[in-house]
Amino acid sequence: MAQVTLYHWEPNANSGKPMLTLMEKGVEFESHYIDMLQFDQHRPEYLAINPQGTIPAMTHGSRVLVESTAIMEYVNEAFSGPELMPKDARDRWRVRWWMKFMDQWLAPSFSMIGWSVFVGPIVRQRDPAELEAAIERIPLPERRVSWRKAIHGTFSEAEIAESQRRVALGINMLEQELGKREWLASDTYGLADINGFNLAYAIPLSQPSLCNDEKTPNLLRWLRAVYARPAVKKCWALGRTDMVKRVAVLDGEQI
Ligand SMILES: N[C@@H](CCC(=O)N[C@@H](CS)C(=O)NCC(=O)O)C(=O)O
Repeated sequence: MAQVTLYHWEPNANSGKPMLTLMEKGVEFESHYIDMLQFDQHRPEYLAINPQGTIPAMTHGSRVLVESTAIMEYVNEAFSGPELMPKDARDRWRVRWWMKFMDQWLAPSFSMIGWSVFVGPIVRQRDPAELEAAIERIPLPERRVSWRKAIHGTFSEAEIAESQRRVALGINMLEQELGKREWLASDTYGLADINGFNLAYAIPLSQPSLCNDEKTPNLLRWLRAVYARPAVKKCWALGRTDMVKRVAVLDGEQI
């Protein structure tokens, strides 16, 4: 079997999606940690793999694959191991509906909040001239804008308020959907759960008034059920920052 190499940051958001998919499928891969906080994703060595300078990326033999959700589907189809897509056409539609909703609408809002409270405050401690040079090396102009906002703490109040609104709505939608069935998109665990967990694992800690055992019992049941899986435990153990250690909130019995 051709060698698989995954270029990823923490088991979180986009990086965590292919990491966990590979682990659930039992695919051996070489892990190449890209330290996002050191701007490794904009260095020439990585740009040779993904010229957009975003993570994750995966190589499978001579194939180069980017876009985390598309990589998840590729991994599910290219390798043997447990099937992570349901068989039924409507269930498959639901998986894709949720993944699109999360990737395009909900994840950017989580990300803006994460960048304003975690990424920005860590990175802005460094020398301003060094940071400006690092920003200038970013290939995508829209990412230069986001990094500047994170570093200088200039996301506007309106932007943060809109992200908070979307997160609150997303929590309610997840709670309602998980009241209908055991897993997010079908009766079997799969790609929608992997995608959703990477986004939602820390919500009980970051949004305790919106997500707790009283208000969102279905969401909490699902988060704990995903976290109980051996592949998830193994994946999160690869985390190096305090951000991913927040997953420990799911060890508690009551939130
Ligand atoms: N649509 C892409 C988005 C990838 C993405 O935005 N990754 C973030 C990390 S979660 C990143 O690379 N941020 C660093 C940067 O933009 O410099 C995917 O799903 O793979």
